[in-house]
Amino acid sequence: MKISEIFAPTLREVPAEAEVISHILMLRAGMIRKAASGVYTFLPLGYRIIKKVIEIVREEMDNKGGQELMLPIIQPAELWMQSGRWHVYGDELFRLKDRHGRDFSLGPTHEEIITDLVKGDVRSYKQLPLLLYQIQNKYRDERRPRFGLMRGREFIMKDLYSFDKDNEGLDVTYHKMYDAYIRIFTRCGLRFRPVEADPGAIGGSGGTHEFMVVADSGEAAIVYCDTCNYAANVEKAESVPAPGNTDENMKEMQEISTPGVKTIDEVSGFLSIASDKLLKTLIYRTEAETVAVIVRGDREINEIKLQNLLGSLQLEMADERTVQEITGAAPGFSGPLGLGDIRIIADKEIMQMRNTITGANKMDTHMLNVNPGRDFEPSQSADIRLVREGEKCPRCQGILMEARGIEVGQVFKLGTKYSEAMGARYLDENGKEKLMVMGCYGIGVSRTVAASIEQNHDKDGIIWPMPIAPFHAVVVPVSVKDKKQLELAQQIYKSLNEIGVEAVIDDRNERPGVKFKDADLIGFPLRVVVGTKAVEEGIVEIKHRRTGDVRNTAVTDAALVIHKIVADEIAESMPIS
Ligand code: 9G3
Repeated sequence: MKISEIFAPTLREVPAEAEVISHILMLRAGMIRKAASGVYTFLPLGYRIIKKVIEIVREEMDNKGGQELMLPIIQPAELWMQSGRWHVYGDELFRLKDRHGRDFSLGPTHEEIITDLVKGDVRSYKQLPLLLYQIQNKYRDERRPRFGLMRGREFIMKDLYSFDKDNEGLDVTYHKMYDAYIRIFTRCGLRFRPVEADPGAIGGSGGTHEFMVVADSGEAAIVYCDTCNYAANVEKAESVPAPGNTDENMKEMQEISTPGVKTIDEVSGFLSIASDKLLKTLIYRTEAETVAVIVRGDREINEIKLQNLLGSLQLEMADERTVQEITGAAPGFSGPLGLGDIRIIADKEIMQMRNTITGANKMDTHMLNVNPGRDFEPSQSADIRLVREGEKCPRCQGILMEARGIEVGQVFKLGTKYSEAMGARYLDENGKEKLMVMGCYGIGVSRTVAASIEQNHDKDGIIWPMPIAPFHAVVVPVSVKDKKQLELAQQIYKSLNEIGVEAVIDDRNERPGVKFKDADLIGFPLRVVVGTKAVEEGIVEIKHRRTGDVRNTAVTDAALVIHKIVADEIAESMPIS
């Protein structure tokens, strides 16, 4: 391909709305353009990268026995009613009506459609396990589409659904997919981590992992152990209760006046007592009840854990009026004493604390020496708090570290949630009817491309890992007006493509500086400069985008040298075995 003919309109200016580097660089490099909020066109260069990632994904899915199919994007509401999810997803689900007024959605994911398909056509245990996947656009009407490809309303996903006879079968399939994901993201040249995660609204039988690309721009917070391989999304990360101070004698409770002293920090400062000696009491409301939730003063409540514990669809902090009603005081003076018959949920480390300080449920007043177990009894004691960097690992003696990540993949054990709701059964070896046991496994293809840029760029532009680069090399004649230079460049360009290197030639009548800038911006892994030295001495310069290494090679060897670099780097990206 000639650069003069590629439809890749590069931009010198940084688009104002682009917040993250992947978005900025893909716009500047002429790889994507916005069509609507959260909706993007892939231009030819951008689409080549997408296709590279898709091919890697496809190879690894096929290798694990996945069969590719194509499910419809338009999905009838009835199937979503059967699963009970038509009303769960609210505004995030793109909804449309046909001319007869029937309801449909634009597929945000395909559990319903595929379960309905398999239910209709799979009867026998002999047909299981069955692994079906597709690579297709998905639609989610995000409240705040942003970060370019990272959180779009239309995006490309690989979604595989597995159907097994039983939980043991699901475990095997899950492990296969987990392994395939490690191979895929390794081959894409990403630094990533599989982390334990919370299954969220999709529900199911348990296990789920997210594959996180480590990047500061990531929206997800993860913790990982500095010693063992424990890693988890903070939403999921298990806390280790602090040992507390159970050796202390319980002292007599005492009321103390704290005028206008409300927050943990204010109370701690006012009394000159560390915040880890305080109890933080917050009032929450669900669709069904009001509860008091207690954590140590210096801790934060993990609302995901709390919501899972309560089994509620909605969860929010109570408003001022409710707090006043329940506690008898304004927010800031809540405590666990005398709350009547509302449930008190305490974090599990609370019972190890002695002589704590709490709100008195009375204006401008706190209580000293409140002892859990003696002065109040929680209805339930559970892990409901957020874990922070520096805390103990729940699996070993190590210390947890914090990082940010971009979620590029997720694997879920669904169990029988969908097969039960939709009636997907098979006949086992004894002719007995059983529910299929399902899993689902997603990869955000367009997000993977964006995540790769977040990890692979410098001040000049993108630095593509060889396996997903839109082209492996760009051949740059320094001056196209010099016939001999152009000819040599064309020769090398032609040889490259003949031996399977994906090369472009920058045949534009531009200053070399302009061409070099564009080459760096687009991120070709290799650049071959054909200048006067090529004409006079038969020497070209090969520059490696990532390392900056420059080497001179005979014109006659150039294509083979480049071929070897490309082949070596693709081979190196392959995981062992
Ligand atoms: C919806 C809407 C948004 C959603 C979902 C449904 C997320 C939804 C979770 C999944 C789970 C797996 C298959 C591939 C692997 C991941 N956002 N999820 O189910 F209706 Cl609007 O998509 N699906």
